[in-house]
Amino acid sequence: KQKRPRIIKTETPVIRDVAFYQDVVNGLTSEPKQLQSKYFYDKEGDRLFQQIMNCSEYYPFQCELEIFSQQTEMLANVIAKAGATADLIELGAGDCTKTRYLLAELVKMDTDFTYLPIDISENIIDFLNAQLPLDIPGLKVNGITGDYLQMLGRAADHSDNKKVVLFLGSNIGNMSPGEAAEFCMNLRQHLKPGDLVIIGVDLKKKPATILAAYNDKAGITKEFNLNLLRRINRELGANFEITQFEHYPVYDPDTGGCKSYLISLKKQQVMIPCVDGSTWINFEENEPMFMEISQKYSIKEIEELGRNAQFRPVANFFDNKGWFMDTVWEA
Ligand code: AVJ
Repeated sequence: KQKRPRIIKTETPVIRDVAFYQDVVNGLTSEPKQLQSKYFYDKEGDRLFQQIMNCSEYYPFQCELEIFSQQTEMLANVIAKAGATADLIELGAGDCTKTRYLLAELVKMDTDFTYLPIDISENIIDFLNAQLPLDIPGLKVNGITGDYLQMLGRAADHSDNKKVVLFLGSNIGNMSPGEAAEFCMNLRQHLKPGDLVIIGVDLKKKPATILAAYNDKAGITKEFNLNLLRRINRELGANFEITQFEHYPVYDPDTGGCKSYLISLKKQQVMIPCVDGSTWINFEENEPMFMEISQKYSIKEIEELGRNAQFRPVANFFDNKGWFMDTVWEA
């Protein structure tokens, strides 16, 4: 057996994002192993997520698009009612396909507001800053790149304007229920009485429907998960053998937790290089790596979430199937 060199100098790329490196190494050296789903969204991840939104099985996107395109005026009225100059902050804006309806309506209604999209993908924010003012003349856009939990404070302290915070697409599902409760309380701290939040929630429904949304036949969700391993190879110079990991999603109707794992198909070692010596990660055969939670809620659970964070319920918007809800709370 060959001796492994402790310091590997050759293939080590310059680590551009130290937080990414640290989170990956921490997650893979903890027990059980895990990665953070916010890192799915590099350029390739953005592209794969676009494809997921076009999958017939992935209903949350279609449902919320229906709400935003069919009930635009009612949504806009909830926001415009206060009349004051507003900051419309969107956490995890993505390409903002759904929000565009609302933005166009608010501009049409002559509402005085600035749109502040926040997204972890720099790629997406550059696109929004350039494209949105062209698509919606008169719209003021000030996009910010970053982790939305970190950037929320910056966006909220941006001005004394009335705040409307959008947190759509079931992004809240990527937190555990405990983290979501903490997040809502945190969010409330950044807001003043009269400020609004609109949260997109994927509701509990037939378990097979939910599971299928995270296990599409075309295998795009599988690629979406595997792309994070590829990203770690690309950006951190690791040597994951992508074919030796299997996508395994599960839905637990008791808890409403839809979780995805990558399962190691064999006993194997993965190396993550670093200038002061690389880290070796040992996988057992069939060892799971936790990738993502997409939590589903009941209407009652969401009402409780808002109440516990000192929000007042204002309105709920549903798609025709009643599978998805955009809930409006007032601080
Ligand atoms: C963008 C977080 C809402 O959890 O449903 C889609 C991401 N993951 N398919 C979700 C996702 C797998 C999505 N969110």
